[in-house]
Amino acid sequence: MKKEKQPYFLIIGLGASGVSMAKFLHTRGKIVVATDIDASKTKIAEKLNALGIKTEIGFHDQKTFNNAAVMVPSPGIPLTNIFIQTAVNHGVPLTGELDIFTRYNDLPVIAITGTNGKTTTTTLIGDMLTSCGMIPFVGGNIGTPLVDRLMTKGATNIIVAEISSFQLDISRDFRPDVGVLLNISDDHLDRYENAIGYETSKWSMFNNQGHSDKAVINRSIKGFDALSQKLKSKIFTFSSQKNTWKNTNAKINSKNIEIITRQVAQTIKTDHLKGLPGAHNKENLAAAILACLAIGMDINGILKGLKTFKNMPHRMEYVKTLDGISFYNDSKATNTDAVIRAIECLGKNIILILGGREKGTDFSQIIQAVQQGVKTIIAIGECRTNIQKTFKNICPVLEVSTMENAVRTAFNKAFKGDIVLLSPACASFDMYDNYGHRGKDFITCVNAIGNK
Ligand code: UMA
Repeated sequence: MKKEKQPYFLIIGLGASGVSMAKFLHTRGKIVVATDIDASKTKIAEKLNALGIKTEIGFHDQKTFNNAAVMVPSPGIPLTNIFIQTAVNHGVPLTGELDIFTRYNDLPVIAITGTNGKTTTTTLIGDMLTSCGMIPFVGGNIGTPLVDRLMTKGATNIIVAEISSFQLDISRDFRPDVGVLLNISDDHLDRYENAIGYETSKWSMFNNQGHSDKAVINRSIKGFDALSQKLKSKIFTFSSQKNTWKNTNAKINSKNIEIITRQVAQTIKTDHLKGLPGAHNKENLAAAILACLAIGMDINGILKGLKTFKNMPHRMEYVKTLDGISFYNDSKATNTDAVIRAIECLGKNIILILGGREKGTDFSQIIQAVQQGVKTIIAIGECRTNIQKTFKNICPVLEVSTMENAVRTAFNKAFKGDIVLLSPACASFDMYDNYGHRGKDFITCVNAIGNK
């Protein structure tokens, strides 16, 4: 490619995030060049070309990186990528979706991060705000890039943004009016040097908050006392661990959530909430309520939103019961903590379909939960041999190569009253486009098997 005469934004990656960013910057009159290493992105590239955006598809050219005014990598691309690093050493700055969004956004933002429960909590907050009469835009890591809202203004009056650590890593200016930190457990350890690097990324969501901003944080997160002291924002806490209940704004037990803030003192019954199974979902609910209170909503409106909420697909999603054997799709469980939660929630007699692409995953973290509730493991995906090694002395482990075989094998092994659970603890990219694709395949395979 010839050296660009004018400075250009280089969009790296043309997935959901990159395509939206390319279009958005183009609508703002910026010169945009986009590149994706995947040769199958030509159709998407042609659409961008029609708008006047130049593309380089199927390869990355270091010259294009080095000559950019700014690089905008997609969140899934590690910043250690050799093309990016070389250009950074050449003096080319990096920016990301959060900072570009912050520059143009004029609406209040509730941002949700954490290892697990982000999508459920983000959706809950969206529903609760709607029932309070607000018109939220719900986006971010949940699937709809935040810059989409800047291209379709409409009547929206508040932003609810699911935020990943990858998005935070490249952000300098993001400052949510309300930031929610749900929990932190090991994840993405293929991308971070260690667990501390990942934790630091999550807590960085509060770095730019001032005294007028609010932070809603799970009090049982390791290091809460020391780390929360560094925040300038007003902190609201929730916890389901009794030893951290002192001065906590939402105390969660098996039957209810007790909310105590300056404005509200109310006990909310939760044992009837079928759409939010498990203790972790009560934490998501408590966080959502506190976030809506923090932004000034009324508790009665907030609770109305809860009535319309349905459990999200691919998260402990009940599929069907065949011959007394229940099937659950928990494809979104892409780390060990999520699998532990799923096993705790379903109890015993579980046949667990585990595996996919590892992310520095330490499977031994789930041994205890497996000992308590799992009869057999069906190991799939790239890391099935590693799973076999980890669990061979704990329970029977059967290696299979396809989802169809996994479901059939699980069904053949199961007896009346057993549960077949897809909760992989891994990314899906070895076999699928994403976790949704994997979950849908699981459901198709379940629906394809007849009765025994
Ligand atoms: N690519 C290159 N060069 C490379 C590597 C990749 O060009 O060296 C290209 C790939 O060919 C592909 C594109 O980059 O076309 C993929 O970019 P991406 O992985 O960032 O995917 P997007 O489709 O843009 O999706 C991203 C988020 N993905 C990740 O963070 C991994 C989506 O979160 C998010 O919904 C979307 O932006 C919209 O904001 C998904 C996710 O898995 C759900 N998130 C992680 C999680 O929740 O754990 C963080």
